[in-house]
Amino acid sequence: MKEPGQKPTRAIVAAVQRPSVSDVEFEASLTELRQLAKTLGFEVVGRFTQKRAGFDAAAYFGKGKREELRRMPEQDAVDVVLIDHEISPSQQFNLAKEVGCEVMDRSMVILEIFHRHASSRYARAQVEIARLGYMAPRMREAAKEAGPKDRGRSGTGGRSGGESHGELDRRKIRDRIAELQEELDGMALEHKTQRARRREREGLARVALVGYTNAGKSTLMRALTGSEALVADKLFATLDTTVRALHPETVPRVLVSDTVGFIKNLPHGLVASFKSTLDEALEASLLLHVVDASDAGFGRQLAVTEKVLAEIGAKDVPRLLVFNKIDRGGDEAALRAKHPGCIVMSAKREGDVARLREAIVAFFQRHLVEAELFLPWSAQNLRGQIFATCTVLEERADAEGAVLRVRGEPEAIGRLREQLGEAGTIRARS
Ligand SMILES: Nc1nc2c(ncn2[C@@H]2O[C@H](COP(=O)(O)OP(=O)(O)O)[C@@H](O)[C@H]2O)c(=O)[nH]1
Ligand SMILES: [Mg+2]
Repeated sequence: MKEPGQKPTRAIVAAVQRPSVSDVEFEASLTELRQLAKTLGFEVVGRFTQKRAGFDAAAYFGKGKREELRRMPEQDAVDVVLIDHEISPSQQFNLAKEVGCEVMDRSMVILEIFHRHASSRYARAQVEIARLGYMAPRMREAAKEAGPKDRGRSGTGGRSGGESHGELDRRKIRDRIAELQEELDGMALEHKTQRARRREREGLARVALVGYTNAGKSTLMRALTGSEALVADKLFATLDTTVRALHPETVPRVLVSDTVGFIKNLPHGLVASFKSTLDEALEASLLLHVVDASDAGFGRQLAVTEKVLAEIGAKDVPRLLVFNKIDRGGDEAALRAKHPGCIVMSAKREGDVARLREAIVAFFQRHLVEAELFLPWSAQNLRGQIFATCTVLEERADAEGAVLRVRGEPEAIGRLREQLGEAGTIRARS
């Protein structure tokens, strides 16, 4: 993987279309792979497809087609070929050798994304198990290729008792997986309490975007939180790229986080690690479930998302259903009738994004109360705190001080009242 600042990795997406797969399905899956590649920061510079009765046992594409593929890396300066299926270690190995550039299959691409998004210790362990499980048979393949010299390590010629290099590595992987699994079991409980504690510490105003890849989550994230540069100026520069504050800033401050997103063609072995990347969703006090209203299959996607959210224990987290991409199609009236309270919008329209922002702010301000605070001239040191924790709606000044009409969380106003208490009584006496 390349470091930031380097030229982006140039990739092509490639797939065999079997007769049982319709054109629509085939294209949807390739589009998703493109999207996943973009998530990894790759630049997709082409596509390569073949209609075939089945995958070639030796190297996925048919022989003639492989010849054709061989010319692409040189012509288009391709660094990596992304295969839209899970292929066997030997297929991957042979294809890479023949084509002369790196080959990544769908699982590998997805694992890499999960790896980057796993933020908690729990999620990282989960993803590492999946990665090791993926790598083990590939190492076996590499060891086989290395051939008999590999056995040299077993020492005195006799095979009994000795282990080849490959076997040793495999045993190490097995041990590591067992170790991680034990760690995970131990963490499951601790994990839950940690999360509750973190919520208390960091406040409740967190929104997480969930939904399928390509629904528009990252686009909405950018639209809601402002440009990267703007954010970097602020203290949020320390937050990781998937967590940003709502911009312009609000009271209370609302943090928005992006998730990996659901994947239509998720290889079975990756389900557990996928779920662990939804951690962000569990920490949120509001979920924005983003749905691509222009996608013919959105109904099923919506149901799957809800089911998985229930499975990971996020059933009771309040959510706002956001039907996006309405500019590309979809029946707005029908959506509203079927899903009361939903938002129907296009991330490409500023007005729509503003409405979504208002809905989020309204959610977090629903507990806010209005109050009048008297701030004597002698207690101006508290002014900063008032402005930081409340929205000041109105300010009137008189001879003794300022009267501020504010809106804020009841606890914040209570704290201010306590601190102002002494000063406030001065006025009451006079
Ligand atoms: N026409 C249209 N395109 C959109 C809209 N929202 C996002 N897109 C496009 O859809 C693609 C996927 O968006 P992205 O935010 O990366 O989706 P994510 O996978 O959910 O993060 C991008 O090409 C966006 O420009 C929308 O409301 N209308
Ligand atoms: Mg995204």
